[in-house]
Amino acid sequence: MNATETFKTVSMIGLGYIGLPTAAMFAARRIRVIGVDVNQRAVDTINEGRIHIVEPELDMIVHSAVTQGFLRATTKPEPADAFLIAVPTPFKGDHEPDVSYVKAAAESIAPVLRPGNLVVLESTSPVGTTEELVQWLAEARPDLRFPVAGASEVNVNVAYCPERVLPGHVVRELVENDRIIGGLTATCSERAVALYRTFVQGELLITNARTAEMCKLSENSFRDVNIAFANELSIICDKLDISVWELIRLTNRHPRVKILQPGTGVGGHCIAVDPWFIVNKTPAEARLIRTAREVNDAKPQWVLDRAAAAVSRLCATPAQRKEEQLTIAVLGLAFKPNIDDLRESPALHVAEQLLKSTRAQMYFVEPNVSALPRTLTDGALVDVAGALERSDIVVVLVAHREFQDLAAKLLPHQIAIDAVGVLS
Ligand code: SAJ
Repeated sequence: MNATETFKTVSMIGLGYIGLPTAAMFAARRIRVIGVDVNQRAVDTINEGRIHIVEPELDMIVHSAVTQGFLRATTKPEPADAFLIAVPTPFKGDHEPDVSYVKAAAESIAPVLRPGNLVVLESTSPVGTTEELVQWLAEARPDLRFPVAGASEVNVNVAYCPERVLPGHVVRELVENDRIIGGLTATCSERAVALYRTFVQGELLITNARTAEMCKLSENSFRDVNIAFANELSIICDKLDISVWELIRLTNRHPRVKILQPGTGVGGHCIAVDPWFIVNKTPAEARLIRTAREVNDAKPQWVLDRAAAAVSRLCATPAQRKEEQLTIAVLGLAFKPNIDDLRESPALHVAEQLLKSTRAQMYFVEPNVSALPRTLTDGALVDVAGALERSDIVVVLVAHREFQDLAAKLLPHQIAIDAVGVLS
């Protein structure tokens, strides 16, 4: 086996937002891919040439991979030349990493491993997880030789290679982004480079597994810390009667300053989770990273408090309107602009809390979905025009493109709470 070897069959364990597009990329390069997922419905959908997630362009790629016979899904692992693991690594309890899905994936592939195999972990993982993965595999298959300390004649290689793609741009970023490859030995890294070279046009940068694990966590923590800075500024500026949007526009004219955008909070499945993996390992040292998490997690409540203050203000006007006579329009529910993903969304959280805490009539606008989630069905889903013609208070939670010309449409009597700067 060497760096120019070819992999005839690749198995992808976990067919979610990362695993399925990655599987489809290999299949598009005419490598036979066996996709494995515990979700029978996902498996059935993929085998029909369709997809169970929302990601631009992916449906066509999966459809042609399946119809041409290069991608097949199953619930039970089968022998292959290389195994890639892309399963969730959420947190549990008090922000402790939960690597049980990685362990379950290791236990599921162990029986079908063969000498000469390559195993790559892609899931975002706490530092040391790739070494743990090797331990789990070695316990299950004492007949194989894994890259543990002091091992000779290793015959199963293991590496860590984190995914780094942005939801909504996955198909392009999978091909174009540079990848970090942390093999447990130099040969492990070389073989993983050969595997990814089949579809990655970006650079493949070699390091060790622990550094590669920490790179992924640091990338998302970097973004979290920088968003926290923007969110903190937004709260400070509000107190000081300064527009944070103008402030950021102006400070960013300095050649070495690039402040990110304040918002309703940090959502999604990565940036709000991964920094905790660093904090959990090194709680005394990771002070800034922890504080950034706390600042970003507190932002939705700040937005809610401002909405509550607007309601009190209207009820205290000379007209003395009763709360139940007021109407509130909430614009945006997704976890970030121009996507339909409502999971782990601070905007959805604010909308739900507002609906629970007020007697006002509520209208919701989310141009990317056709129905409200179950938690909001006491309100009504309307379009921007419908919301504006009815509401006393307009709360903007996501900077969707449909809201960009909102300033010109607001009526003079309306109170606007703009968490994302579309009115500036
Ligand atoms: N957000 C702000 N202000 C900003 C930028 C983002 O409030 O200036 C908020 C968004 O509204 C959203 C959250 O942060 O709620 C996260 O959005 P995002 O676009 O920053 O990131 P994700 O979660 O969609 O994807 C991130 C990416 N990581 C980095 O950019 C460092 C992506 O490359 C990773 O692959 C992905 O996490 C992942 O899977 O880890």
